[in-house]
Amino acid sequence: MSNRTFTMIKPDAMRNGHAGAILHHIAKAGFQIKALKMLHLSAEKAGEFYAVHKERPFYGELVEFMSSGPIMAAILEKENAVAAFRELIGATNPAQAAEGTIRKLYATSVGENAVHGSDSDANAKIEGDFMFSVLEQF
Ligand code: 3AN
Repeated sequence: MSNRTFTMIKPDAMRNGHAGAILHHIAKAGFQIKALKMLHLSAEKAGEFYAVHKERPFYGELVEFMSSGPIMAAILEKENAVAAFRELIGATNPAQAAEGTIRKLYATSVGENAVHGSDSDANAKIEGDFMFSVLEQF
């Protein structure tokens, strides 16, 4: 089991001024930041990142949204990081997210759901390497 996961603070949370509170929430939960940057994805790069969802009906909307403004990307470390972080962020749809989770607190809809969290150790590695060079990972 790997102890790293990958996250993005999405454009909605950035626009709504929640980035600082979300990073604080993550740190308080015991995650260490191993890489961090703010960037604006092009539609092409967002499409590449979410290529696994290409056949889903919301793919176009997702790519447009994720390239609509700056995001923060981060690699996080904690024991059992993937599962622990998914618990911290809550369900994909904020209406179904548990009380106190990041999506319950800061997300507005299933499409604009404030944060991304990797769904497996393998994807955490792929996603982290997609966004950060080896020189940017600590
Ligand atoms: P999660 O981010 O919780 O792993 P996935 O992998 O099912 O959820 O979906 C990836 C992303 O696609 C979500 N974070 C969300 O932004 C978007 N998404 C998922 N379902 C929908 C939907 N029904 N309508 C619009 N966007 C969606």
